[in-house]
Order: sequence, then structure tokens, then C-alpha cells
Amino acid sequence: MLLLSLLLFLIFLVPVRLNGANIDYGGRVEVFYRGTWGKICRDKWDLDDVKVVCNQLGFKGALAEFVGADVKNENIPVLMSNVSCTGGESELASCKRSDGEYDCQDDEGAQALCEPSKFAG
Ligand SMILES: [Ca+2]
Repeated sequence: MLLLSLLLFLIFLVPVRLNGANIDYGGRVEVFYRGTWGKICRDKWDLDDVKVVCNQLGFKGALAEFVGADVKNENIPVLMSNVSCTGGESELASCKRSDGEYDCQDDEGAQALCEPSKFAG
């Protein structure tokens, strides 16, 4: 029973990280999904989705759905599209979405700018 729970946890957990920018509280949103790291299609990406990402990463809140600074756009696959969070979910995996690059018009990669718990320096 414990093993089964662990297995289900590993299947449904979708780790999230921010990458490509020079700050640790913002960047391109990357998800570890089906065995690989990838990005999220920017179609339908908005602040409610960012809230969930920032919350999952333990930040105080969400500031914007883009970073504004240069974000290195690495050539990694689009693993999710049409992410539709309400903003109250505790993790991105709970949000409605399409898997893969579903009719993606803007594949530059969804970004997030979170509110750091305190500004460094
Ligand atoms: Ca959305």
C-alpha cells in the first residue's frame, strides 16, 4: 500500500522550476513531465497560472506573467499548453491544461515573476 502511494505520487507529481533569467524568483517556467524538463506554451498563460507556480515554489506571491528581462530561450520541448489555473491550486499539476504542444501559437515559453520573500542585498 505504501509502495502504491509512492508510485502514484511519482506519477502525478510535476516538479516546476524557473530558468533562463538572472534572478532566482523569475524566469521561464519549466516542468518535469513524463520524464523530461520542458516549457509551457504561452497561449492562455496569465497571472492566475503564475500564482500557482509561485505558490508551488514557496514564494510569497506572484508579480507578473512575464519577466521583462532577457530570458534565454533554450531549445526544449513544449510539454503543456492552454494552462487554465483558477489561482487557488496548490500545484500546477492540478490545473486544467492540454498535454504537449497543443495548437501552440507562441512557443517562446511561459514565464513567471514571483514575489521573493525578501529582496536580496
Ligand atoms: Ca491561464
